[in-house]
Amino acid sequence: MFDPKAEAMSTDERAALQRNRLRGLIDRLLAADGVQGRRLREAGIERGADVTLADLPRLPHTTKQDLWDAYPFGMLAVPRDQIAAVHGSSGTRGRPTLVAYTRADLELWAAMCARSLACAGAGPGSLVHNAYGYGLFTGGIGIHQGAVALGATVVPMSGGMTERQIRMIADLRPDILTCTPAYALRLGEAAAEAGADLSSLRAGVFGAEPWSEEMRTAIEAVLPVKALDIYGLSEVIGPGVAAECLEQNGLHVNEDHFIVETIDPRTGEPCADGQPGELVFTTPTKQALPLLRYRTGDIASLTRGPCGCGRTLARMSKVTGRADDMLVIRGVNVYPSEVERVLLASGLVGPHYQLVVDRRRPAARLIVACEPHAGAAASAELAKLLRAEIGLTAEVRALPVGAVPRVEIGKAVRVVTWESGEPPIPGLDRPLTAT
Ligand code: DLL
Repeated sequence: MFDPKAEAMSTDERAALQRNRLRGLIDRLLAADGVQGRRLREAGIERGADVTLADLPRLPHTTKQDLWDAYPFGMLAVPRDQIAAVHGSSGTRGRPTLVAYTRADLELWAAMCARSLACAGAGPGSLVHNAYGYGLFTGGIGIHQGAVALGATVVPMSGGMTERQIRMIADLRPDILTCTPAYALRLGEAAAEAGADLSSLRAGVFGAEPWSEEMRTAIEAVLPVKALDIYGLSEVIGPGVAAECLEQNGLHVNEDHFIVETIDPRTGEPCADGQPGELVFTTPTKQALPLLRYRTGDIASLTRGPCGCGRTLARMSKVTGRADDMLVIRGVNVYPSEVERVLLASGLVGPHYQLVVDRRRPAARLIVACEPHAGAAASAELAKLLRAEIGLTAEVRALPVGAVPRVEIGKAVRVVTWESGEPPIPGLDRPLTAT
């Protein structure tokens, strides 16, 4: 439920709360004497009381590399036997990133996920169909605990087995759907094919991967929901760091527990509000793995000021990309989400697409695999649009509906590399036809 005391504070009240909590965090990090405490001392900080919020941009950062270097438990700020649970990210990009929670951390996480569900209009008595994966991934269990804390009923579906998911939605009549945006689309399409009734749904809380406004339109066309964005990362807590309300105008950052900054990823200098930059979070109330100025690699912008819903928390834009997701194709920097925006805004293709970086030759080229609507002569037109709107030279391959791989479990894979041999999507090696 909307908690005005925490979510609608005045700017001054919130700043005072953040300052006090930041001071407490600095004292704990100094006392734990790990890598973060040592860096604080090197920066001349001997006690929390010396620091104000204005000093934050000068305090040392923490990065994913620090977590990897300390893997698995080297960065704990509490004894190992106080750890109640371990989660982490799957490590599709390499090593898993493990994070730990005390019982109090789990309660905080549940409260933040409850807030995020309440942002979507859920409350006691709501029925939440949770199709985020359960396991080490924070999506399933995080949302589950949030729904319980809210007093809602949770249906722990996890990912996959789409037919069974549709059956359960039709039978149990949930009002809230929680899953990745790519899977929401898949569920909507599969329900239409099966003629299933999903009319009980009111809102969807979709996150864990980047998705554009155009994807929102595509989801709302196949599901009877307001499609809302939820953001988070294991290192900071999991889902529940920020979430969109029914006004759909940015994600409310739970700033009383996650102090947010945006910085220029190259220089580290602070960005002005409204300017895209790398999101950096400080977690002043977490116990097991508190982080000072954690660099997320995610690019978004911040706005302040009250929202129509009454919350005064800073809002972040949708994540437009990750600093390390950027593709450089023939000297042009491009984020997959920009390609998604151009493709879907064209109205020529369906919402399933994949970017294939063809590295079989020294000069990498990009193949955009997509599924044109019946009769649309899409390839040449889309190639033209991509060049005109984002300066990208790409070969657009029109594939039959169903040819682009769908994700049933986990996060959508938007970029694949073609190193040699068979193409990652069957049919890509056939000569181009004039579609
Ligand atoms: O994906 C936590 C989560 C679960 C968020 C369910 C929302 C819903 P990780 O697996 O650690 O945690 O991956 C974190 O996923 O740094 C972003 O790059 C990306 N990400 C998460 N949410 C969004 C979003 C979970 N709404 C990484 N939009 C983050 C764009 C997102 N990217």
